[in-house]
Amino acid sequence: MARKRDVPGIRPYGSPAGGWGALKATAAAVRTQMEVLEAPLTLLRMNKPDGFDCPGCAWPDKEHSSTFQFCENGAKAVTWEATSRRVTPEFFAEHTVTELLGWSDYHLENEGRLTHPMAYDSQTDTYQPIEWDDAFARIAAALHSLPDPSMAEFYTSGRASNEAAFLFQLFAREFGSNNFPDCSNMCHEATSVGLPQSIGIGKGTVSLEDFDHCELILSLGHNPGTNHPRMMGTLHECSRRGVPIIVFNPLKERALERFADPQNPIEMGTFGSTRIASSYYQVKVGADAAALKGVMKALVEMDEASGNKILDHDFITTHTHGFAEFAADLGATSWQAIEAISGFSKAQLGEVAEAYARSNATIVAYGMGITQHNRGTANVQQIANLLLLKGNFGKPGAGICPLRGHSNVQGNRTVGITEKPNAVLFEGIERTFGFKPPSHHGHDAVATMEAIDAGSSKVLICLGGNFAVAMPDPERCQAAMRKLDLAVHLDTKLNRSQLLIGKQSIILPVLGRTERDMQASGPQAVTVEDSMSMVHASRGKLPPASEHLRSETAIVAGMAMATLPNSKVYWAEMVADYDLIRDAIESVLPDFKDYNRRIRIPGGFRLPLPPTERIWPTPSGKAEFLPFKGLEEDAMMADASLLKLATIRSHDQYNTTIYGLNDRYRGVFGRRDVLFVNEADLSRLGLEHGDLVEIETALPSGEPRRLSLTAIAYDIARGSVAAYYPEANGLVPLDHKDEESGTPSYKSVPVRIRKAG
Ligand SMILES: Nc1nc2c(c(=O)[nH]1)N[C@H]1C(S)=C(S)[C@@H](COP(=O)(O)OP(=O)(O)OC[C@H]3O[C@@H](n4cnc5c(=O)[nH]c(N)nc54)[C@H](O)[C@@H]3O)O[C@H]1N2
Ligand SMILES: Nc1nc2c(c(=O)[nH]1)N[C@H]1C(S)=C(S)[C@@H](COP(=O)(O)OP(=O)(O)OC[C@H]3O[C@@H](n4cnc5c(=O)[nH]c(N)nc54)[C@H](O)[C@@H]3O)O[C@H]1N2
Ligand SMILES: [Mo]
Repeated sequence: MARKRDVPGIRPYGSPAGGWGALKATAAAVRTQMEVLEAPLTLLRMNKPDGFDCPGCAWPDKEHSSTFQFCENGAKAVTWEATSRRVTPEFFAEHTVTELLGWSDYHLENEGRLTHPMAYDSQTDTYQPIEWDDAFARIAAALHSLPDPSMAEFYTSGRASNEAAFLFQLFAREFGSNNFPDCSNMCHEATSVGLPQSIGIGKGTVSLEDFDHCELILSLGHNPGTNHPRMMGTLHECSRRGVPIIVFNPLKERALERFADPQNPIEMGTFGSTRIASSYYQVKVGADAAALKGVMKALVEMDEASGNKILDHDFITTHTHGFAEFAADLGATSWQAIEAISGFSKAQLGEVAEAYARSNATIVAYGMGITQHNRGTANVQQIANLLLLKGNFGKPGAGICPLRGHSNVQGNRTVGITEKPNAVLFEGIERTFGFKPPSHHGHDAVATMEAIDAGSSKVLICLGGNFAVAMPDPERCQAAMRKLDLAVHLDTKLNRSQLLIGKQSIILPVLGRTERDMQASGPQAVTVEDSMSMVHASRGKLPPASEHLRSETAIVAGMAMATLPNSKVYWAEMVADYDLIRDAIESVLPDFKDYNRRIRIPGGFRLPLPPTERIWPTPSGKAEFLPFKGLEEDAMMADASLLKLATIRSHDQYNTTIYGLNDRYRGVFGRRDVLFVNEADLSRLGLEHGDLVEIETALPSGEPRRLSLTAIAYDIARGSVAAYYPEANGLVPLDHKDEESGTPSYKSVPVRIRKAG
């Protein structure tokens, strides 16, 4: 059998997720990054009413005041930021940029926190210290030299606070650009574009309390044990309450099978665990829409057979539009085709439909397994359709739960990071600040990179992130970065994007979430919005990593004041007292009514979500059933010889930040150069567990792309393969995306594999 061979670093992990393994890993993270004395204090302040918001994920906390919630990957995110290591001017003097480019992403970031503003010097090929004011003056000069303000791009990675993000978009708009590429464009854009068409708003509708009342959870295409670890506490509780949890995921993910809560003394004491998934459907990569259509077809058939007792017909009649066409499309789709494309039998999909029919309150949670596809937007809309069929909006225990990525990516969007400003934002800015922002649509992430590559955008300012590494097609994106007149990086850590130098490049080191933010009026709190639209304050307590750091808010204002001498915005006052920024946000966006008062209430406040009151801000005023035409996300997959590749995160990584080389739950240790393949696919292709294979893309256009990895047998759906991001990003072309939302199809790459060499 293929498995017999010993492959270095590959050994199955027998334990549940969480449990003692997680405690050990947390201790190790603290030991390697932080001075031990400080660590427990820092961790204890995380997600407390007067503490800082965990930079790890966007999952909410009960009242934001629960006792300390243990979380391994939250601890990694915090210790990674609060590390005692430093990247100083001396470090930069010792290492040329050319040399640093040869380092791995892991080694670059592991050097520690940036301490000084630095500017690239081409004579020495090194970054050299620069005074803050000189940096701002250079940025202003480069922006002024552009013939058109639309040649400047303003990237946001979703860790920035509401205050920083609001000032950033204000600066860009007063300057005259609407180009707001952001990490959300690579992430939940399919949600932001798809859900407004369905239910009138591009956000989730559930609250944490809904999980106390739900009767069924569907978990589609996300890996919470790694990426939303605090959600595991909730799933654990639900499972113990007897709530069925149905999972659709091509890979067996340990945390979705069983989990031991490190806060549960009995489970810990007895080495016990709790099952999470009540049934686990290993859907093929890219086949969710077909499977969901099958479930909905079964449901409609059951409803007809029962004399209309299954669906919520009152809800459908009163609150929705388009049901007849939607049901007709399901009727016209044959079971034969659904079975062939989804890979599940009618009976299997019927079981899901039956569980759903029995439940009076259902939550569907989903992540990148749904959005990062050629038809990601339409995928998201199938989830909304499923929920609409039984009126699962606007009642306790029910709703849609997109698991957002970065801890404040949703908040960034809410306060104006969008290349397509709506009337509220546009008019609010004019009313509040007395200037007319540009109204034309700007660039999203892919359009930005295309414009930089084409030479039509010349300045890129990044409020966090690692843009060039997070994007698809590193070869093209990294070459494009070298065409810039100026790149500015507001970051906490060293990363590859900073090393892709065009004419000028500047690194501006920022305060992190964990650190005290002292301004003229005293210590400041910032605010963030979690996945469930709760807005609350976050206050860092640690001393800054260096006395030269500035807050993101102060840096954005610094750039703005240097660039816009006749600005209508009172930048200096707002930086001195962030309450004034929040007053301005409230004035622009009425949803933030009483902002400063309400964030002082422990737990903060919830932004309005009309669908939770069965109000649908769509053009028809009703929720829309939106059929998915056909069953496949692309025509390519009719070719049975092809495999479909998904790029995924390991347990020891935060996006492009690689904390370590293990992926414990998947049984991978000390390496990341692997391709997860089903054992039957290995045998079919004459391959063995541990073979070095060449992966070649089979896309409809463009030259094939290739990458070599070690194939390992894994419990993954047949016909599907998976590899780690960002190593596999070279297999994804820049224009391979969901046309509706522009989201790159990071999880939809048709490939062939063969033995290398
Ligand atoms: N520790 C940690 N936390 C994080 C992050 C991190 O990198 N590390 N990243 C943050 C960010 S920005 C985001 S967006 C989230 C990401 O969180 P997730 O959405 O969980 O991210 P991924 O690891 O990309 O993929 C999720 C799952 O999708 C499955 N999948 C792949 N293709 C398909 C498919 O076609 N259908 C289905 N049903 N499933 C599929 C994979 O097997 C995997 O289990 O996490 C956030 N939190
Ligand atoms: N193939 C493939 N590619 C993907 C994905 C995938 O699943 N597959 N996922 C996509 C997704 S969902 C996302 S969201 C993007 C992520 O894209 P980004 O958000 O651009 O990437 P990150 O890796 O999160 O950014 C890490 C850098 O942010 C900086 N940083 C960390 N904390 C802070 C802070 O508090 N403030 C500031 N200013 N800087 C900080 C550090 O310097 C660090 O080097 O990647 C996308 N790319
Ligand atoms: Mo994300």
